[in-house]
Amino acid sequence: MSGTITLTMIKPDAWREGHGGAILDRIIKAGFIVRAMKLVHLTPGQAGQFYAVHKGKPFYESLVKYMSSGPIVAAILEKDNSVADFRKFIGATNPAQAAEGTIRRQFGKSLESNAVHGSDSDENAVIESNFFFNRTEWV
Ligand code: IDP
Ligand code: MG
Repeated sequence: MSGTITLTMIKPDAWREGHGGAILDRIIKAGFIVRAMKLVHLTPGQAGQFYAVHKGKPFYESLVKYMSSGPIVAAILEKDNSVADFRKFIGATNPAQAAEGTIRRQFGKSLESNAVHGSDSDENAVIESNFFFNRTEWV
């Protein structure tokens, strides 16, 4: 493996709005290499487990409902400096505050329905990759 990895999810709102393919295309054209990818419809329990770090926050219950409201595509992306580069590429959590040209600015609908996920550290990228994929699928 030549680069580092990050874990993305293309979230339910993006698929509902018909933007899933366009987002994937932009990710690939930006130089992120897809190492593993799958479409999954998370149960509320699984969504809650993925976002366990946010348990207790006011937006947690709604986030769990939203993230289990339809299919998502989870993917492991490889690139040099992938975690920071991908978060810059997708933009701030709130699409209204995301920089011009970012994925969330272009496709996000609200602070919650912000189209995509990106890992926030190398350590979490591995934890999140293991959440969706067996190690034999990407290591
Ligand atoms: P991130 O996705 O940019 O890393 P986090 O703070 O980790 O942002 O939050 C996880 C997800 O929870 C966000 O992507 C968004 O969907 C949702 N979220 C975060 N903060 C809020 C909020 O204040 N209200 C509603 N939803 C939120
Ligand atoms: Mg986060």
